[in-house]
Amino acid sequence: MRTLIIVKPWAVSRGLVGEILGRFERRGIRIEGLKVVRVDRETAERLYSVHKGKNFYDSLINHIMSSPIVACVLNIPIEDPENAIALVRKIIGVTDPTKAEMGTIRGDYGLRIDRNVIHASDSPRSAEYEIPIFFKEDELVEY
Ligand code: FUP
Repeated sequence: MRTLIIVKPWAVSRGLVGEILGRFERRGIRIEGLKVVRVDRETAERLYSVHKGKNFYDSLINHIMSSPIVACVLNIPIEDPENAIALVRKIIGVTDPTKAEMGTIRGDYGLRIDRNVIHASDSPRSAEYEIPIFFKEDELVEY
């Protein structure tokens, strides 16, 4: 089961890419696609289309465009897609870093909800929608 994660600007600029991706690798989750991206407005709006109209939408769009991100496709070797997504969400922690448990990525490296350090698809359907925003099929390697 493939899903998308994004190491967001505040984490990339602090040099936390290896640390964050390492947590998934050490858990036995494979990286099948990886790239550094300077996100343009069109891409940001596609990624965050579900949040259009919310009061934090503009700051979300501006933040993801503010400096490079790292987009990553993970393959989680678990049969049930819902379980696979739930595991990734558990590793990253809840949205608000002040509420995220220590030991989760957001709990250990985050500080402000509007400068979230990581994004991860929140359902199998959103993974299917989000992966092609950043990767063509031939840029992903199954192994
Ligand atoms: P998550 O799926 O955990 O990333 O959470 P959401 O989809 O609810 O939030 C998407 C992004 O919006 C996160 F990066 C955090 C940001 N956000 C805010 O800035 N303020 C809010 O009140 C809620 C979310």
